[in-house]
Amino acid sequence: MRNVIAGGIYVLLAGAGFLAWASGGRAQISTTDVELKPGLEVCYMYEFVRHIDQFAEWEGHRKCRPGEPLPVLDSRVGEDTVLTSSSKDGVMARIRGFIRLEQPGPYKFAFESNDGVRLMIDGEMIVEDPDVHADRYSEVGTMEVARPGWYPIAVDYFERKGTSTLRFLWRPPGAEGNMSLVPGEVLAH
Ligand SMILES: [Ca+2]
Repeated sequence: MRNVIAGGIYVLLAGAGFLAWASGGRAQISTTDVELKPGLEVCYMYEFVRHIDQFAEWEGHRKCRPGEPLPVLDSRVGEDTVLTSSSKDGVMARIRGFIRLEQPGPYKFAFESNDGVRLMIDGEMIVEDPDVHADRYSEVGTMEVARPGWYPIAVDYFERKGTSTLRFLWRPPGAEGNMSLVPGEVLAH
């Protein structure tokens, strides 16, 4: 059903309707002739917040300015510019797109972050480390996938001051060993 074409990702799925409800209550993208582009979409708001919950406060009051899409989330830049924003501090990033979960079973997710981060997949909070902190690993969150496919993903992340880090890690079903970086080929928007 999926055709991967050099230079871009085309997802050609049979059937109509934007969201089809999968067994287990999970929604997956199931769209006719939709082209997904590599990486995740991102926009930025520039405020010095202390907690991920403050995204909800600012979203009605600040324009979220689009940045270059993020091929992967693998950033540890010290005191340099945050992701593809225009600032080193006081950055809130709204990261959106789809993630391909191609096997049934438990997917483990975690972040190494500085400062706060929250992961939603298919509208459910999977893991968060929501406040100001130095580089550290979050707890591990689990998503049980009943039906493989592309799922909507939302990552909210902020950097308050000093150094910043955002690395998105996973362990797919059946994988052994340490968690690894979520690869770019399963991220799209
Ligand atoms: Ca920081």
